[in-house]
Order: sequence, then C-alpha cells, then structure tokens
Amino acid sequence: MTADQMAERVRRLREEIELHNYRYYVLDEPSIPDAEFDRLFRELQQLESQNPELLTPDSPTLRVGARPVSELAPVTHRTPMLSLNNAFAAEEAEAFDRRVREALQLDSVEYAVEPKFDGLAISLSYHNGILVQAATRGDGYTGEDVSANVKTIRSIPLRLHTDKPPHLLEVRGEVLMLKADFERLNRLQREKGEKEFANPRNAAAGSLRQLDSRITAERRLSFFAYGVGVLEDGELPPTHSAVMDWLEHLRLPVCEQRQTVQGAEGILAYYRAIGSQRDRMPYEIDGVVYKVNSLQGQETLGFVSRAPRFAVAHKFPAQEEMTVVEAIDVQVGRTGTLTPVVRLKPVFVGGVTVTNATLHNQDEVDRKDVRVGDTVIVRRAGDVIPEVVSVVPERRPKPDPQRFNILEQYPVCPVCGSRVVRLQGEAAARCSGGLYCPAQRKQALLHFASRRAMDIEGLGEKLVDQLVDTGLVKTPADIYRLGMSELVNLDRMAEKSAANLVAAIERSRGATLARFVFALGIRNVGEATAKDLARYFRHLDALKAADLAQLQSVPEVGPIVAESITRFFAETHNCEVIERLRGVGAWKDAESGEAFPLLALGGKTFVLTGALPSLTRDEAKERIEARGGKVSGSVSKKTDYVVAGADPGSKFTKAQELGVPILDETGLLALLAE
Ligand code: 9MJ
Repeated sequence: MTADQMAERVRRLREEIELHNYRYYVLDEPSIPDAEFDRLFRELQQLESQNPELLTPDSPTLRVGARPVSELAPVTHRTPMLSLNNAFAAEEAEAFDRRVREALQLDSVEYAVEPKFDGLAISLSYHNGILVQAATRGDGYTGEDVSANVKTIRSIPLRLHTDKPPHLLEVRGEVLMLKADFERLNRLQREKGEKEFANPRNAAAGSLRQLDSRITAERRLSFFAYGVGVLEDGELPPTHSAVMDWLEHLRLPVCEQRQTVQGAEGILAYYRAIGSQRDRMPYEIDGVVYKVNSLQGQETLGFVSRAPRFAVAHKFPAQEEMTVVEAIDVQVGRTGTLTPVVRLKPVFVGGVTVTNATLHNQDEVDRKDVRVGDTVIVRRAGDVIPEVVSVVPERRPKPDPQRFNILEQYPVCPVCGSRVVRLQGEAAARCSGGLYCPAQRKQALLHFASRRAMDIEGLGEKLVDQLVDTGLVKTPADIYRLGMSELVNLDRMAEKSAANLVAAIERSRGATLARFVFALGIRNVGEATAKDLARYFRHLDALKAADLAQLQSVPEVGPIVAESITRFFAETHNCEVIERLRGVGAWKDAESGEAFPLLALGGKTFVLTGALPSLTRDEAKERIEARGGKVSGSVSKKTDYVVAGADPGSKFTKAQELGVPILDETGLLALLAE
C-alpha cells in the first residue's frame, strides 16, 4: 500500500466503524456481527500503531481509553451551564405556564417536553465537526475536563455527521447509566469484592470522573443531548424541538420520548404519561422538563438569578429518602426462610409512607452493614418492596451499635421456637421447624396433600388457608381428624364437596413409604430421592435412625441431602407429627421386618421398550421398583436389563449394540419371582 492508499484505508475504516457504533449504540439496529466489527477495529488499531502520523482526535480507537491522568483539568464554560427551577405539584406547573403566558402575552404556549434524566450534565465541544472537549457541569461556571472519558461513550459521535460543520457547536446533555448496565456493574463489583454503587447516578458519576479512562471504557455509559450551549458560525432553527431534530441529524443521541404539547393541559398530560412509564424505562428519570418551544420566546423570558425563566423541571415523587432504623426483626416465610426486616422511622418515599424495608439475607446485611440506630437511604421504586440502599456512615450513632447477625439474634425461630440453621452454601437462614412451624404450615400442608405426595384431591390453597386460619388444622396429622361437621361450616363448602374431601382423605391412608417420605417436605428430598430412600430403608424407623454415613450409602444421596434428613428427624416436633400420622395409618412400611434387606433387584437398572403382553408399562415399573430395581428412560453401558415387548424402538437396537441383556415379559417375571 502506498502512503495515500493507507491514509484512505484508515479514513474508510473510521467511517465504517463509527457508522456501526451509531447503528449499535444509538439506533439499536446493528447490521454486522460483533466479530466483524472487532476485525475492522483491530485493523484500524494496527494501521494507526504502525503509522502514528495517521492518528486523529476523532479516531474510534480512542474509545478504549487512554493513559491515566493525575487530575482532571478545570474547564471554564463559555456560557454558564445553569440548572432548572423545580416544580413539585401540578399547581406549580400551572403557575409556571401562567407566568410564561403573561410574559409572552399569549393565550396558549407551545412547549417542548422531555424526560428529566437522572444523570450528570456535560457539555460537548465540536470544533469544525470534531469532538475536541467534554466537560462536566461542575458549579455551572467551571467544570472538569473529562474528554478522554467521554470519548469512550460509544453513542457520542467523535465527528458530527455533516458536510458543513459549524466552527463551534457546544452540545449539552446528560450522561447516565442504564439500569441494566448498573446491575451488571454492581454484580461485577460484588464478584471482585469491591464496593457497590448506591444507584445508577452515582455509578455514572464515579465512572465519568475517573482519572483512568480505560476504566470508564469498561463501564457502559449512555448519553442524551437536550440542548445547545453555544453555536458559532451557524444559525439555530427557530424552536427547541427543531434544534433537537437537528442534533439527531448530526447523529447525537436524543430521547425518543420528546414531544411538543400545548398549554398547561398538555404539560400535565405529558407528566402523567411519562410518570406511568417511569419504572419500565431503561434508565432512571426524576421528572419531566418543560421548555418554551420558541427560541425567541425563550430569549424574551430570559433568566432569573441562576435559572432560565423559560423552562422548569416538574419532579416525580422522590424514590430515595433518608430515615432512621428503629429495629431489625425477622420474618419467617412460607418455606422457612428468615428474612431480616428493617423497621424504619416512617418516611414518605416513592409516593407512600414506608415503615419497613427488607434485606434479603445475611450476606446483604453484612454487605450493607445496617445496624439499629443507623441513618439509611431507603428506596421505593414503583410497586416493589422498599429496600435499604445504603447506610449514611457519618450519621452512625456513637458508640457503634452492634452488628446484626440473624443466627446470633435468632438462634430459634421467632414463630415456632425451632432451631434456626444456615446450611453450607446457602445464603438464607432457615427455621428447621418444617411441618410444625405455623409460618410454614400452609405450604407444608399443600405439599403434603399434593398429587405426587399423599394425593388428597380437593385440599387446595383456599381450603388450606381456611383450615389453618380457623385453627382446625395445625399439622398434616390434623387432616385425618376432619369430619363432615367441621368441614360443612367452612366458607364455600357444600355438603357434597365436604363428603368428597372426607372420602379423598380416607383414600390417602396407607400410602407407600416413598409417597409419605416425599409428603413430609424434607428439604432437598424430592420425589426421586424419596423413592430411593424408601427402597433402601423400607421402614420409616430405619430411615429415622440412619446416621449421615448410612444415609450417604444410598445411591445418589450426598452430604447435603443427608444433612437435611438428619436435621428434619432431630426436631422432636416433626417426630411427634409423624407418630400421630402413624396412628392414623397414613403410610405402610414394607412387610419384611429386616432393617436393610438387600432386595433381589437392588441397584439394578432396567429400561422398558415396546408393549408387553400383559403388564402395562406402569405396572412393570412398579414391580421392578418394589424389588429394589430402578427404571430409566435410556440405554447406556450402565443399563443391566432391557425389557422388550412388541415393536420395540431404538432402545432395543442400542441394547444389542452395547451387549445389554434383553428380557421379554416372561424373563422379567421370572427375575421378579427369584
Ligand atoms: C435533564 N436533566 O434531563 C435540561 N435536562 O435544560 C433536560 N436538563 C436542561 N433539560 C436546560 N432534559 C438546562 C438543563
């Protein structure tokens, strides 16, 4: 390549890369795969590093960040970056419109309206179309030079998209972080053991004011333009909305929700419309902004002290406020999880008075280090449960209050008095009360009665709620005491449905040990494990007496399951309930009295294929399982027998290939009879 060809290639690469940046980050419509983009980018990087004379200030290679600086240099704004006056109520917005109408002597005024982004204001200076400087707002008169950092924001053009750029254009707008990028950043911070950011705004500020722009480059910031500070050697269109359209043509990111509306009615309708979308928007906003659309009108209105008279920010109710932690309690959930609940001095936030906030678990308590007496920032966004965002460390009372630790403060469940445990590898502390704990009772009862457990048809959620709330049923054993006289007095319980339920309860007696063990709702013991346990131990008493080692000798039972089981039986409450269930004949142990008899088919794996002459597939499965065997769905080297009937499928061929013994029904029955 000649020098000219090289320069031309570099120019084309830049143009193409920036077009793809624009399509990806502004339009959200990428047209090439990431890998292709990376190739273009690397080619440009290579050409520039081999030919440093070709490097220009608008090169997209600058977007990966530059060497760190020791401080951010001050920048004096050519015209001050003023802030907006606020309106907090509809009346204040109406009063703003009235003042504008009077000053402009108009009956009705057109406004350009847009969301109020909750980020940081910056100015972008384009000299002859090239981004030469970016500065923070600072105190409005002097800000900080964050050019290297801003160049890493992919949606901000490094060169304006026009053949006739003005000599100078200073664009103003807001840098922010999308909610999704904020969540991602905090997840990464957590994984690295570094401090999390309290909200997207802080994260954006922290990222933008970095001395090392390579860090900013990793942070995924966004930008929306909302106005022009200075234009030299060019003419602005006559309205704010047209200015925004022009910026959009220059390929600056502008907000799609901007509109023009008429009068007080128009601005208030916009306030309500955006307010209803607030929680679904991809970034945080704290209100909407109304600007007199006519630039001439803006000039007539001018400024009062430090804010324009032609614009106002109509704020939404704050979603974050400060208050004091009065106590920390715990709540026991339906599955026994103990969740810390922070009791707060009442505070008005997100449109309601908040008195409680949750912290998910001990890890979160530790991370946020919330203590009684602390001043905290509370956040309530939309309808979600209020959360404690962070502690205000300067306001912690002296001497330091005690750290909150669930297991220390609540060694036993505040609802039922059973021990509280935190299993290895689990974030949650749990009440071990299981069936006995009223907080867990409804859930436990529903599980007990479910189809794959004791299969009590008709015992659903509404009925369980009533039975527990009226005190008729406390444990699953109480179900077997229910008769017509109790049931017919319940809501929506006619004689017929009461009779059906009584019959269903009767039918559930004498369940298999496997069903019964599953019905107990022992943590980590699902249907398959319950079957394995029943097959191995055969008697509930043998299971109950097993230690960790014995439990783990059951195929597929590991240390976590074994520990859940021993913990369950260590609770006397659970054993009492089981004894009562034994009394009503809820389940049947296996008939032979041996403790751990090895069954004929113990540990053997069967695969069924094709139709057997007399047994249904379920019957064959049940018989194999009753003799200690297992039925699996696919053939492998580990399969002991394939049982084949008429028209067997590919499993048959597979068995032949692998040399797995193949039985017909007669062969199976013979094996079962051994
Ligand atoms: C924000 N923060 O979203 C202005 N702003 O206009 C919008 N801020 C503003 N406009 C003039 N949308 C000064 C500040």
